Amino acid sequence: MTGRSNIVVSATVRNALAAGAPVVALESTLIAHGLPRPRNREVAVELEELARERGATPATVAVIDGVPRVGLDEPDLHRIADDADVVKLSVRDLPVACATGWTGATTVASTALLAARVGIRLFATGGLGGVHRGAGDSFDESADLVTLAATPITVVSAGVKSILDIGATLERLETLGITVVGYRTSTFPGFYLPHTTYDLDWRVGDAGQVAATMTAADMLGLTSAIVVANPLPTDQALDPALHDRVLADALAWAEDRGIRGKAVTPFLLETFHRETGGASLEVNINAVRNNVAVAADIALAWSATDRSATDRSTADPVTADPAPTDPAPVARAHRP
Ligand code: PSU
Ligand code: MN
Repeated sequence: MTGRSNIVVSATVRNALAAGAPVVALESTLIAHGLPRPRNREVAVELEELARERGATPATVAVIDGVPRVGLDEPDLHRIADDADVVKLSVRDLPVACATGWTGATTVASTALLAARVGIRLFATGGLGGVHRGAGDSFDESADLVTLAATPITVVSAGVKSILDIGATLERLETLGITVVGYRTSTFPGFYLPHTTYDLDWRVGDAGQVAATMTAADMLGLTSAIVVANPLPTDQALDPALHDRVLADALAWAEDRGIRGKAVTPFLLETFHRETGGASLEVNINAVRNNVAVAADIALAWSATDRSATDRSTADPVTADPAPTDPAPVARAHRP
């Protein structure tokens, strides 16, 4: 990006980026609006700790008093978790929040955007936003999708929650040119459940293959996101019968109460946590933990990659045939 930027990067994150060390962005809407208080505060701290234990520098993203921040100090992290006045900010909300001095949590879309702007290439979340059920009438599709189409970052998620229309979300990911790979899986994960009935075109076996895919994307000059779909281990999944019952209730209540716009996702998540007696909450937290671990592993592999040939400022997308003696490390992702 050229020109002035108002994004403030913490010293720790700045140093890590300057050294080419592994960095993982973390979103804050999941903390402020996706998990109940006071558990959300513990989780916010724990996720950062987990990234560090795994060898990566965590960079939680939020807007604090109108300043977009990448890397929060502890008081700010606690404020995002505790303060009921923290608003939900997608990309379109950022300029107003910045101009008016507001404090807000960033969604997948706005976290990805801010993180990518400062050069972060890995991002761990829980579930992506996507196309809502009934979107044919409501047009409710998360801005996460269009933002990821234009943001060069690798996002590790456990798929999308079944509160969404999973098939329609996958179709939109395809239309928007967002690369999707299953992490040691050939089916798209269903967040609370490790599998859905939707097959994926690509499966990768380890973090190195994702880093190689990122290198290949850079060499092609792509500027879209790579979604790494990371299923929850089967023994951590939600009971499918409980899942189906609560899902039906949550969707019906949202409809009855006329919940609209950006309130839809938080309402459904809160209802889910309450109606499963907290079981979905534990599953949710485990899913995010798994994603942070995998994102950290990919960040380590990415950090170890020789990127001199793919530096965005110098890369030449045209290579003469025959291929150079040091061929690009193309991921041997295999079709399932
Ligand atoms: N899906 C989840 N948990 C979440 C969210 C989505 O399973 O916490 C949050 C993420 O921050 C995501 C946002 O980016 O909700 C999407 O909201 P919307 O559908 O209003 O775009
Ligand atoms: Mn929406």
